[in-house]
Formats: sequence, C-alpha cells, structure tokens
Amino acid sequence: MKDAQPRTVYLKDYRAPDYLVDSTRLHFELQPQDTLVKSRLQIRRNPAAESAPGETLPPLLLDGVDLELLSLSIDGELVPASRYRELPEGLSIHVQNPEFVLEIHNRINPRDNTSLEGLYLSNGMYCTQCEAEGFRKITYYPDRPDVMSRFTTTIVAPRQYPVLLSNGNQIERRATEDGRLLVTWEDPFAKPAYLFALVAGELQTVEDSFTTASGREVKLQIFTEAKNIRKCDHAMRSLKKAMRWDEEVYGREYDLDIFMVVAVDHFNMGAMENKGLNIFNSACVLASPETATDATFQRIESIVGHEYFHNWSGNRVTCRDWFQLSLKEGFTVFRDAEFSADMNSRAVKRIEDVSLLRTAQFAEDGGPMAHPVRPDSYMEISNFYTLTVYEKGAEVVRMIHTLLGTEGFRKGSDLYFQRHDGCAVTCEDFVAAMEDANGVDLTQFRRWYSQAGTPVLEVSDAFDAAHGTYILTVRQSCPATPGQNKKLPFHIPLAVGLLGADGRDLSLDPQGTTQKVLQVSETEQTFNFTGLKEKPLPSLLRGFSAPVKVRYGYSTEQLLFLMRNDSDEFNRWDAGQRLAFMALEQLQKDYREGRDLQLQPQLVDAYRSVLQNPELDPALVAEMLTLPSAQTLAEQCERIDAEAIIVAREFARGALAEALKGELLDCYRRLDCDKPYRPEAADIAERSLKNTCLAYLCVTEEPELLTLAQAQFENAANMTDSAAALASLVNHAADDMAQPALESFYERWQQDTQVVELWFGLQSTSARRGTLESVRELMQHPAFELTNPNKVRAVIGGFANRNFIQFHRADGRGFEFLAEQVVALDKLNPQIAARLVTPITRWKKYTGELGEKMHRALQSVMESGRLSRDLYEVVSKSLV
Ligand code: 0A1
Ligand code: ZN
Repeated sequence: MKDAQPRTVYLKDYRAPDYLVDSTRLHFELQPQDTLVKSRLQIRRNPAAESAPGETLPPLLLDGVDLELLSLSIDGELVPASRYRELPEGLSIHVQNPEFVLEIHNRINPRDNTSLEGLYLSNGMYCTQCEAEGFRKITYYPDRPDVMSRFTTTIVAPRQYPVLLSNGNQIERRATEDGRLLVTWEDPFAKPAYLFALVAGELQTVEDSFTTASGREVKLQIFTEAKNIRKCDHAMRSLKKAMRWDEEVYGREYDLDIFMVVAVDHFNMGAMENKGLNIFNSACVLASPETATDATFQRIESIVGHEYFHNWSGNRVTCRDWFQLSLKEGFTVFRDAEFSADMNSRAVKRIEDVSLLRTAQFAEDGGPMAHPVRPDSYMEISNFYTLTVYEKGAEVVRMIHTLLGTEGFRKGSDLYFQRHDGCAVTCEDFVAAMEDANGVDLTQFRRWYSQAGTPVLEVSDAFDAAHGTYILTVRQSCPATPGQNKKLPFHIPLAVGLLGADGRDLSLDPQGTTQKVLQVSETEQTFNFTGLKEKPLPSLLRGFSAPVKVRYGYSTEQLLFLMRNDSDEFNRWDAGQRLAFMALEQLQKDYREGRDLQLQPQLVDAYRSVLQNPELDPALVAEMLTLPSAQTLAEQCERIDAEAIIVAREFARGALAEALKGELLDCYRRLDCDKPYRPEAADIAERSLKNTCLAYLCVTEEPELLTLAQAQFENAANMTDSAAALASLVNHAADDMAQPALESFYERWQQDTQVVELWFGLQSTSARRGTLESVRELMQHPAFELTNPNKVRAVIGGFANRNFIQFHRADGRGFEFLAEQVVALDKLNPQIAARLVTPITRWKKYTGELGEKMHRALQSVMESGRLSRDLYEVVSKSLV
C-alpha cells in the first residue's frame, strides 16, 4: 500500500518531463495472483525538457507501486543493478543515450488488489482503472499525463476469458501454442497512461452502429455479464444521442472505428473515459424499467454522455498535469449538463445541479479541504476528484459561455480543439483560446481558477422616482479558505431581470431587452436602470449565472410574487426556496427559544397555489414543493445546530402535509394511472410529482394514506413507483407494514445487484430511530461486501451522507460508527475511505457537544494507526 508520507506536490514545481515515450508495447499474461507484464518502451530525450544542459543525461524516473521487478534491459542488454535504483514508489535508471529501447518485465497480483486502481478482478473479470495514477500499479512507467505515447497491447489469457479488450482497434486474435487465447490491440492515437484500459472476461455484448456526420460507420458495443444483457438498451440509446449531440453542438466527430463500453461491479467512481474502451460502474450503465428508477435512467444518460464527450475534452486534448484536472472535468461536466438539459427539462436539470452545488460544493468550499478549481498543491491527487473541480469547474465554464454567448463560446471551443489537438495543456490554454477567438480579456475572470471559497454578493437597491432611475448596488466578498486569507474581487456575470407591478419583465433598454448580464468586477459597484416609472422588483442571478450566494432583503410578499411571476423558472423555484428557508429559520429560532412552533401560513398558501397551477411542468412543481434539504440548511448556517434543523424541517413537512392533504391527494389520484413505462421527460415529470405527493401524504402517518403507499408498492409496474412507495413505508409506516414490504422486495430482487444496492440504500437512509442498528446488521447481510464500493456507498455512505437525522443522533454513535468503518476500509480501499470520512471532517461548524463528539471521532481515525496517504491527507487537514 502507498504509505502516509506527507509528501506534498506543488503546481509551482511543475517541470516538463525529461524523457518522452514514443511508443509503448505491452504484453500481459493474465493469472489471478501472478500476472506477467512485459513492456517495451521507445524512449527519447525531451527536447523541451528544462533540466540543466550538460554532458550527462538526467536519470530516467519511472513510477511503480506494488510491483515485483523481474528484469530491466536497455537496447537488448540487461541493466546491471549498479545502473538503477529502486525508489519507494518507482525506479531511477541511469541513462547513457538520448534514445533507447527500455524493456521491463514485472509481476502483479490482480486478485489481491482491493484498491481498485491498476489491474484488478471484479467478479472473476479482469479490468483496469488507471486515472489518475493507477498505471504505475501495472508496470514501471512515467505515469504523468504529459507523457503521451502510442500503445499496442497484447493480452494472453486462459480460454475461460474469451473477451480480451484494450484501446483502439483489434489487429490480431489467435490461439497460442499452449492453447491460450492471444489478442492484440493497437491505438493509433497517442495518449497518456491514465487512459489505458484492459478488460478480460466471459462477457456478452450488445451491438449497434453509428454513422458519423462525415459518413463513417462506427461499431458500438456494450459488454456485460450474461445476466445483465437486457439492461443495456438505455445506455446504447444514450450513447447514440450523445454522439449526435456532440456533432451538432460542438462539431466533434468520433475518431475510431469502434467504441466499447464495459460494465463492472467493483468500481471506485461512476465511469472512466479510456480511449475507445470506456469502463463503467455497473450502477451507471445498466437499467431496465422494472429494475431502475427514473433518476437512474437520467443518471445513465448523463454519465454515458460525459464519458463519451471526454473523447475530445480529455482524450484528444488532455491535461498537462493533475492540477489542471478541471480542464477536462469542468468542461466535460458543463457539456454533459447541457446535453441532459437538451434531452430533458432544462429548468429541472439546472435546479438539480444547483441544489447539489449549494449543498455539497458550498460545504466543501467552506470546509477544511477547500481548494481552488485549479488546486495549488496536493498530497494525494485522488482526493481532488471533487465537487469543486467537477461541478464548480463546470460553473466556471458556464460563466464563460454566459459572457461570450453561444456563438462566441463555440468559436472558442473550436479554436481550443484545433490549437491543442493531440496535446496535454492547461486551464490557462483553455481560457486563452476563448479570449483569442472572441477578442476579449478574461484576465480578472481567471481568479475563478485560483481562488477558493464561495463569493457572497450583498445586493441593495434604491429608486430615484424623480428621474425614473433604479439603482442596484452590489458588494462582493469571499471568506478566507485554508492558505488563502485575502481574496481579490472576482469577475461575476450577474444575470438580472426587473419585474413590474403586473408581474411582467420590464424593458431594460429601448430594444426591449428584459434580461441583462451585469459585469460585477469590483468590491462595490452600482448599476443604473433608467426610464422606469415605478420601483421594480429585482430577479437576481437568473438561472444561477454564477456560483455565488446572493443576499438581498426580500420580504415574504416579494418572494411570493417572484414565485408566481418570475419569467425565469429557476428563479421561481429559488424564490420558493428562499421563502422556505426563512420559514425554517424562524422555526429553528422558536424551537431554541422554547416557543410553540407554527408554520408561516403564507408558505402553505404558496405551496397550495404551486400544486394547483396547471401551467407549470409537473417536474418543476415537484421541485417547488420540496423543502430545502437538512444538508442545505446546514450549509447555510454559520454554526450548525443539527437538532434545531431536524425539528424545524420535520415540523414544517408535517404541517404542510396536514394542511394540504386534500390537494395532495387530488393530485396523487390524478397522476396515479396505469401507463406503460417510458423514461421520457414528460412521464418522468408526472411520476416525480405523484411520488412527491405520496411522500407528503405518508408523513401524516394516517393509516388510509399509508395504504396508498402499500397499494402502489404492490401494484407498481416500474421501479420508480415501487421504490418511492417502499421508501414512504420504510420512513413512515409501523414495522408490521414496512418489514414485510422490505422482505418481499428483497425476496423478489435478490438476484439483481443494482436493486439490492437500492434496497440497502432505502434502509440506511431511513429516518426511523434504530437505523444505525439496522445498518450494522445490513453489514452482516450476505449481499454486503466491504470490498465493493457500491455496497459501501449504499449502506455506510447512505447513512452518513443521506440520513441527516439518524447520523446526527445526539449520542454521537453515528460518528463513531463512521470512524470505525473508515479505519477498516482504509486497509482495503484508501480512495473510498478518504471520501467516506467527509461528513465528520466538518466538525468545526457544529455547535455544542455534537461538534465535540464529531471531533473525537475524527481524532480516533488519526490515532488508529498508520493511514493511507489518501486518508491521512483528509484527516490531518481537517484536524487543524
Ligand atoms: N475521469 C473519470 C473519473 C474517474 C476518476 C478516477 C477514477 O478512479 C479512481 C475513475 C474515474 C470521469 O470523470 O468520469
Ligand atoms: Zn469526467
């Protein structure tokens, strides 16, 4: 295992590689505990290397972890021990010529590799994960993204592995003399080692084809175990949509003759964009109407799109170093979000993404691991696959899109791809291409890449009736983050509209423009709107035009007005969220001060009119009826009083359910019809609203209403309805109703891995007392595996991240449980352990004893013994 050396890598220390690898020939002989890897590298001195000129050549440094070196030769001659040195994580080789062929033989053990980096076994199938630094667990190599090489890969395996895959095109397939199978693949595109992939197994395939805009035929294949073969259709449809979309929106065509996707059960993340051979977590690719929810269908579409889009934003143009990770991830998340918005409801997609950002990314930005979109340093790069790099990075790209407009942005992306095709580049190169294609100056805008923290905009206004001028004053600030005390002002695109007394958008200029993007760039700035007859109501940050917090003293009436009238659907939703937030804050205060709780009647009325508004998209109604989550409320507090948040939110939900019972029931009945399942936006919207109503109705815990859930559970013909009903039963029905439902569900679906994961999640997120004890029991369930990240995420992650109520139980046992599991997991899979510990790293924000208990739990992790580098980085930075 990698150890906990607190070695920190800095962006400022970046140096071009001393050597380049023109070609890489790999030869694998697969055996579970004894795989032989032979590599043949054509190496040459990098003409652009910065190392000191002189007679002697610098040593060749190769990365290598958990490898058994068998032999090393240069230009056909064995290298004597005196000419190389084994380092803790690699080799240093003395070099005599500026060009040479290096051959390495080494052995690895895929079966015992539970880290799921490098080459490992998942249910008897060999697969690889090389991003970010996994290739070094396969063989010694300059494992850095700016070393790009042409790969040829030969795989030799026993007959029980008929499917042998790697990147590029298959150029050879035959039996060896000893009866094994040998297959060779050649990838014509130079790539960094992190995009290498290998798969071997007994797999079935679903095939299709796609004709590119220029008329080339591409073979599409999805590989999976035989039992899942009927769950690939949605992913295949999504892939073809994504391929077409990238041609239409970005002018990007696919570039190989074959595109393969493989589903594996053991995977640390969602999926991986290896050139021509994407490897997916089964949970992010397999779906059927009976077994997958609408949310899963949509997630699959977006992840299939995401990985496919990486072929250009990531593979053809890749990252120079890992500090530039957002270059490919921020851009690709922006691309997949727009793809999903085009395929589904744009407003709802935006609401979902912003909710995630506000809840989890803002918390990251305000926590001990806060870092800029382009970090300055890291101990373990795996810890920087974060919401900041991905989601905030995507918001940064979105802001560039907002500033340049659709056409300007496309000019910029065309220039970027053309200029840097085949190269490993930086975030700076991306911004420069956007500037050069549009003749704009984004100097100040670049601070979004280098400054961490969530900016706050304080907005105030005044109306000069005599001149008909409306004045908006915007003050920006950004809290200090670790290592960055002082922040310089950001360049913030602030989209605004002004509503008149009739609820319509006012014209902001003689051309009749109703929305403007204000360029906020100073600490304090004013913006004048002239020619107005009355003081308007501002609709601020429309569409969430920047990842900031906006403070403006809206009154309850003004928020109700925006909720009813704003032409920006996102801001209609957001006005409702602000209103709910205000009501919930009042409830928390009343609770702390011992007063009786009473929900603001205006909130109830507002929810009623939303529910009864036939013009709104049902999916938007469902979002508007959903109170901000406890996590979101927690993020917005200066100090978190978990108990007050829980009491206030539960009370508000109960009061809403009680007051709106009739309307909710009407709406539920209207939508509860037998339609054949289609994962299409309109149908998803109806199911979403129907199940939102059901969830509220069950909050009342009234027997007749719980019977609705029971009936829906028994009759559901799709997993969306079945799972929603079961969730309501688990959370609100008595054991004699909930338990049999859980049991029959398991009975029916026990053979289906994805459904069993969902079943685990329904239980670990139950708000009922006793959930921690059930979680411990679930960990003893035969279907639970500590070595499978999906199971860990469903059971332990569900409890710690998606069960605010039970995780924050007052005795602190929730935190102790998490600490215990993190320590155990660290021995198996450091990446997962380091992610899982997140909830207890935020201890400083909690008030009172709960904060102390959380702190103690985190300390116990540190004191448990030797930690992996991954976990050490997160825990040590969070204890400071
Ligand atoms: N590039 C992938 C994410 C990914 C990163 C690391 C992994 O293994 C540790 C796996 C996948 C993506 O953005 O989809
Ligand atoms: Zn990605």
